[in-house]
Amino acid sequence: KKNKMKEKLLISQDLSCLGQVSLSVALPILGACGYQPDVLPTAILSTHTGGFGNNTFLALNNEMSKIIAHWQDEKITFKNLYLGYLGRNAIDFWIERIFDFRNTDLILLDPAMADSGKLYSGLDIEYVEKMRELAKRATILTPNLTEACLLLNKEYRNFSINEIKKIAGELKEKFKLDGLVITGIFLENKVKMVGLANDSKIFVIENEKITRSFFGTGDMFASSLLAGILAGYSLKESAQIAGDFVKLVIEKTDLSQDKRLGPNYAGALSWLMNKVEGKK
Ligand code: PXL
Repeated sequence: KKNKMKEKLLISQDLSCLGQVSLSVALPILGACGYQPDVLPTAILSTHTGGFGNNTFLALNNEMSKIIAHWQDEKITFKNLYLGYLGRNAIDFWIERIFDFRNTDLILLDPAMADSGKLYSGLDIEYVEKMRELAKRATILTPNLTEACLLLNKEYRNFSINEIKKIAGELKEKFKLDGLVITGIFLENKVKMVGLANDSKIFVIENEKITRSFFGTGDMFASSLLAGILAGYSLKESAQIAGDFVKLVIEKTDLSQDKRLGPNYAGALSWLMNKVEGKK
């Protein structure tokens, strides 16, 4: 098995200054798992865009270009790239610059833009069209069901599990992916994921539904999924690990936690680190 631990990982997503979402989550989780991630922040926000009122938003695309230029001068390259929430200007940056990363082994794109049938505040259909462009460059995609529908220009509604399996196949085909996992499927009082890897075998993973819900769980899922993949687990095994991790995180989070601040990943981190360590 190839030792991915030695290969550089770049995480690019926003820094929401309050709460456990995006970079505040991806960096500690992947850092604790030993991957020594580097970061290219896309924007700085006072809070995430859901439920706190008028958040500030500083787009960093000009700075991103300068940062990359410096790295290129120093011949610094990355084997693994993880893109999460980007925001309006950074998505243009990434559509243009993703070609600089064509020698990258793995591009995990979490197309964070919507949930529960609705686009996040400040994003529009033009953003969705751009996300479709970017998705063509991804090797692994982790949309929730709403994002999967947006990427395929389908109306979000109650789907059967067979319909969602078909959606997974359509995504893999349309965006020429190596693999994908669709999250955020609530069916028969369970939370499910539907995934598809390069062997073209569709898998469904079921967990008992947890009644509490939080912002940031998508970021914790994608980060822990990547931790599993880089350790050498299959996509299905990694999705299982990531699903269990998020469930444990919520179980370990204080009952008084404000859902907007995200759950506290710390309680489940040693469990995840052990999983990664066990594979090395
Ligand atoms: O957790 C997803 C996320 C990340 N970043 C920003 C967000 C959200 C979800 O609302 O608004 C800025």
